[in-house]
Amino acid sequence: MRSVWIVVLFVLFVLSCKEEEANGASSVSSDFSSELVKAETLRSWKAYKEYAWGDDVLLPLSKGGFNWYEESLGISPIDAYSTLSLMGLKEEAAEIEEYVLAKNWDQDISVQVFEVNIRILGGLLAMYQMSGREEILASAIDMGNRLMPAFRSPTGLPYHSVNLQSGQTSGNLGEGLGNIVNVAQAASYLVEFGILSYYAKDPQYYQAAKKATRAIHERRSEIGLPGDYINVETGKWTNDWHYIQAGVDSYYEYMLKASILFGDLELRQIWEESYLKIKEYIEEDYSGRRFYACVNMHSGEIVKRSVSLYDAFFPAVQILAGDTASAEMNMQSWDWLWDQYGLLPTRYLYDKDSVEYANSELNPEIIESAYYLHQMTGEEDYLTMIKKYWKDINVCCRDSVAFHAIHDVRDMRPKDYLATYFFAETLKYFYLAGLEKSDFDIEDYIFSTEAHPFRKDAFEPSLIPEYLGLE
Ligand code: DMJ
Repeated sequence: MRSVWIVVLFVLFVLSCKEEEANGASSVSSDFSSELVKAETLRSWKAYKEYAWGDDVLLPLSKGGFNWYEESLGISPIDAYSTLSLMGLKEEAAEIEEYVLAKNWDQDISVQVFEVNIRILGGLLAMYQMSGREEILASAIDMGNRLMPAFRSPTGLPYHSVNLQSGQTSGNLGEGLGNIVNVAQAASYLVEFGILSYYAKDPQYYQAAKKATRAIHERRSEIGLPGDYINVETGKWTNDWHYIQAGVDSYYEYMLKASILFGDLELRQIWEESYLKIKEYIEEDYSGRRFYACVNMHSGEIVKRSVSLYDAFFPAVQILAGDTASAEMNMQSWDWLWDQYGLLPTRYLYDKDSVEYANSELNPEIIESAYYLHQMTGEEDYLTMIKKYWKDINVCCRDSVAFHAIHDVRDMRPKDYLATYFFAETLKYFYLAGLEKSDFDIEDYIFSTEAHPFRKDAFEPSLIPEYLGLE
């Protein structure tokens, strides 16, 4: 009887291996190269096209699509374009251009201003820079104009949402209710709106973005820290915490990046001042590792020792700002945390060594920072990290269709979702990490927070003052 069971189990094992082989899930390889990343991108992109074409998001496990609103905005294709184009996937890129040209933004839907700016407007502007097609620029200007009513608040801070057709604004909790945004939603527009102003030769966009950034900075506390949530009509803080995490992150990223891209000295000064405060109050070394805490904006006291996987963007920003030593220390902490789970949990309490939110959506930030550090220091250790991240993501999250998110990094339960930034950012940074500097030089580009790459030399310094309204 025992031997019968052994035979049955062996047959089941062989069959399950064959099934895995057929769906490609067992072909996990520890190899890493740009060609391999490109092949995986194409495989995932074909899955999007087969199961979700025209929808915002691919659901890889149920083999379907999902839209953020009542109608699709085409977020995945627009986000994916700059990655596919950098990879030389011309046919796929051309198909997205045609998709965009057939798209009418006159849609009766209320959209999140922050998300549409970084994914759609940023994606369209990169598409214009890469394709040179004027009709794409017209589409970007049209989208920019539809976002502008959001900035017509008493403070200049944008409302959370705006109706693309009517321009009617609304708060996070619905029309007329709770006109509250976090700092990232309030002031992460400088890069896209600056580029839009340059290409449209119209300062109104950059000026609106700058007004919003100033509105946050001017409301900093007596010790020089902003809060994290603000009412766009009264300009009053509704919460008095501050941090560099999701909810604030791209506010800092954009003042630095826009100062580099457009030579904006006012923004550079705001960045320098803000970074000193971050170092004074938010940065701390805890158990031999460098972290960035949540603090009270008035006292500077630490209120929570928690980090989110989004914060892993910061080493990239630090090295871009010239603080290589801090960038490297910070990166070590992220790499250590990755090693605890083979992926980053959404939120981790570093004083309790425990996971607060266990899900993971294949976010790009840790790969982005390792890429910047590898490129800008030349240290091979960072490329080794990237190869490990690639291998781990293939083990936990590659499926027969594409890749999927994870419900809990402690048991790697799969989640039926493939975020649009996986195409825009995660795959792009992996791909670029495997290229030679002569193929792609990071020094020639500024990446938006959604990793849309913009050539710096496309913006002629002598024209910037007029087009962006800079003194
Ligand atoms: C992206 O949509 C952007 O990078 C944004 O700034 C915050 N992070 C997500 C990806 O994690």
